[in-house]
Amino acid sequence: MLTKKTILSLLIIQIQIQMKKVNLILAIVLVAFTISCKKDKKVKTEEIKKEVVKEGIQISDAEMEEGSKIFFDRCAGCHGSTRKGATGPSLLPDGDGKSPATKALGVAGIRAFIENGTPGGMPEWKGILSEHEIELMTRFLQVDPPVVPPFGLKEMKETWKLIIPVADRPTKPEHKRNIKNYFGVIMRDAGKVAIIDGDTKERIVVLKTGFAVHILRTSASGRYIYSVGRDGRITMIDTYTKIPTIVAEVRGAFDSRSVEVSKMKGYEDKYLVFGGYSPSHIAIMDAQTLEPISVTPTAGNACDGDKEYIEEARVASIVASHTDPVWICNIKERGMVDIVDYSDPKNPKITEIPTARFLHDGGFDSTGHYFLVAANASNKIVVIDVPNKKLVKIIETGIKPHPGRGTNLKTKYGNVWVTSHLGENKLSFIKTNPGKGQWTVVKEVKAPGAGGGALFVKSHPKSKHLWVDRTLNPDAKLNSVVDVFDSYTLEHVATLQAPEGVDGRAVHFEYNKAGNEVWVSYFMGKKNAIVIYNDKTLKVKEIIQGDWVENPTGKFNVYNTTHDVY
Ligand code: DHE
Repeated sequence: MLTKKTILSLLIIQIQIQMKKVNLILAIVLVAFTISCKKDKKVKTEEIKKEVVKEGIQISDAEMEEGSKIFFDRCAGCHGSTRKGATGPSLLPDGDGKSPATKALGVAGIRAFIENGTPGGMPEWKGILSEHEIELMTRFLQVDPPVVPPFGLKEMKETWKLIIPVADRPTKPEHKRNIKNYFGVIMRDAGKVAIIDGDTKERIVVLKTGFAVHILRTSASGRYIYSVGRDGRITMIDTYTKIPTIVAEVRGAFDSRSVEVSKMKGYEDKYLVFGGYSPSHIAIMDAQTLEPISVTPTAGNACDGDKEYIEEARVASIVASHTDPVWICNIKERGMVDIVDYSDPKNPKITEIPTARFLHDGGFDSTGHYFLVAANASNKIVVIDVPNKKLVKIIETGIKPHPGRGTNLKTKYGNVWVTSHLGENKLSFIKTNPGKGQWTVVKEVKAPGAGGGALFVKSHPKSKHLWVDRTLNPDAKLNSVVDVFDSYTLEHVATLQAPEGVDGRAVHFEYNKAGNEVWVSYFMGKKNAIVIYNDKTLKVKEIIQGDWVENPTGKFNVYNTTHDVY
């Protein structure tokens, strides 16, 4: 006979599948079922708990270690390193009053979520995680999360490797290539970074860096490329050598997503800042050698003034001012924008600006005076006046804004900064120039087809186009295309299908230095590629493919990254 737990699990599986098809009828059934379950909740939860105890959640130390690694690499970004929730819900054995207890979901319920994803933006992990990994996670998530061991300056220094000291590096480029038009391209799952010559489209080298590299940033001179991975490892690449070479490495934490350099005149190539997810801290390093200089934990009270103390206060996006000796570090769970003054890197002075939760990604307006960042759990964009270290405005935009660094356009509605949304099909255009409507949404636009899932937008000062992806839309017909809009009228111009011989999800854009080509990654497919479009004609110019093109994600043109061109 079917137990109540089995019935619940089967229904969750069914509902997950149907929600992907946006089946309204079953969604209504879900609501009705949830209501009826709630009435009976006490009884059900007790019965389920009994069953869990009866079944026993057996997990060995080795499996805990493996589960932690999978969780860190794949899940912690959204659910928090301590599983207390962030962009995604908490995943705790007994729940937290807001999200259900993982023990109550049980093996089948957890599996349903992992395999099918959710309409809220969680991708389906079936096909990415192996059957063994999925099975392990259904047990791992039902026991208490492991404690994160300490990782401070001492531990960081122990991982530091200066592979080629400064004195042994060339003083000028050993080649005739145009470094400013180099592209660093992330091969995510391979933990590699490819350096491609943007002029000739040749792959110059593929370097082994940290696991699941997340972003690249360049030094203020454009000479060095730094990668940071989900394993907290920073790798420093010198582009002056004949073939770009790794010259230093350090681990800044167990988990991280952001790295940036000092960009103000007089501080070029001097300091590097690293944002730790776990442990949550801001670390400053020597940008020539990666030697750690200081570490400042980011735990503290939340922005809302309710005195909630947040231990896991992860550092999300970081940008560097070009006019002041500061970095803008966004403290995700606390909703604090920290302006970090690096003129005394051993004792950095930090000005905290309370804003909204949870801060994620963002970029500058076209003047570089203002920084705009998504508070994705609040559906808002926060505007900061950087030189004056002040909050300007918090703007309601849409469900889970996700701009990447956003992009700046000169439109018929004025100068605007653009964000896409993960949770709905909407592009919001925020006016940035002075006058009526400044810091308000002056226009909203939809892409064809239902649902959100957009992660990145991109344009270039010389371009007449705005490019948008739909990477996390559950519909394969939408997540494999990119949409192009007129950057002045904001009218939809084209939906570009993956070219023949290419498949997977389209993600992230980068322009070449001249601003006349757009590079798009296709990943998580069978025929991954980097596709280069002519920005004017929207025709494919070149397709970069090969065994070495392994799940390409972010692409970073040296000139555009150094000068914040977007
Ligand atoms: Fe990212 C930027 C965090 C998932 C590709 N990503 C960022 C930034 C943060 C972040 C904080 C901003 C860095 C900065 O500007 O300093 N990303 C996270 C997550 O926590 C999240 C949601 C889940 C996770 O577990 O990592 C996540 N990101 C993804 C992906 O799934 C993407 C598409 C592919 C991947 O790497 O797995 C992805 N994120 C990127 C890229 C950027 C980025 C390409 C850089 C954008 C830019 O133009 O600067």
